[in-house]
Amino acid sequence: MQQIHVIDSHTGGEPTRVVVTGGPFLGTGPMAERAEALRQRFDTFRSCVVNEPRGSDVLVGALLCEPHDPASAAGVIFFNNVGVLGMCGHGTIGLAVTLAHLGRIRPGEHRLETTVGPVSVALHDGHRVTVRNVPSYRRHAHVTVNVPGLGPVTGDIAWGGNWFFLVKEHPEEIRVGNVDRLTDVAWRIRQAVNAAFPEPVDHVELFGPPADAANHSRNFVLCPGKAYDRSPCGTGTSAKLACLFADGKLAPGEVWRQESVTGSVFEGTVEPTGEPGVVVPSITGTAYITAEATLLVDPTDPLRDGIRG
Ligand code: PYC
Repeated sequence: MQQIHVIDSHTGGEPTRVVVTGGPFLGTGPMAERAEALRQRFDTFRSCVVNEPRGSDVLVGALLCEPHDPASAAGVIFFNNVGVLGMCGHGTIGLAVTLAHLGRIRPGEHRLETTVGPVSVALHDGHRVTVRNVPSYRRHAHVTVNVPGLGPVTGDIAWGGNWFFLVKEHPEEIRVGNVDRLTDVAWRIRQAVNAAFPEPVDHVELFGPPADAANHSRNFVLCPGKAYDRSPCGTGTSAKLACLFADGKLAPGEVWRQESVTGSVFEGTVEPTGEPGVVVPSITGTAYITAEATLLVDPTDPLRDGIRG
């Protein structure tokens, strides 16, 4: 039996499964190179860890790696039900809390290597973490796509560690009871955006008024494999902050409270990099450990590699 030791956590309701041991050897190069090796040679491993019958569409995997630069606390490759992700904000918060649970980091600042560049985490206590994300920016402002069944939809295309299409104006109600409809709408929007723009947009974010007046906005985020983010999405909130900054609606250091469709909250701030429109977002949230387990993979099991789409 192959054994894979994992630690599960959730960040604002969105689960992360950190692979602590039992993952494939991907070399010692930069994380982007190792992610490519995972994509090309070990896709069955990805699917085995996060897909059914061991996981589910909503689960995000985080393969813990030795860092390329010994000054970093760890390297990480995020992946989901359909492939490898760039950055993952909720996953980074989950990873930091997992590393603390393992006794590998203590409260304070730590550098982590991701496939899209270094990020840092400030571990405040056993649960609360601030992620200083990769530089984020808006690529296209207020562009309109024609969405079959919906008509024209206007939004921004922005990078926050993954590519997002962000929509403010729409008639949809952002609540958990409406996620089937929101998923259908966001998926149609994504297809229209992908047909019209070269950026590989694989996340769609719809915004609406918050349920809690202490927050600034509520979002619904559709992830690449059609699962919705239960958290406010760290990379999605980073993309949102970059758009707000570009519109002059968020000053450096000002706190933006982003509520998710489930009601969980991330707090975000930006620091301008000096390059026009480019900011470094910081996202604060909390994560909790939910399980420590050993996945067993029987070589004779016909579904050992998970159910792949
Ligand atoms: O928190 O950045 C995030 C994220 C991406 C996909 C799911 N969560």
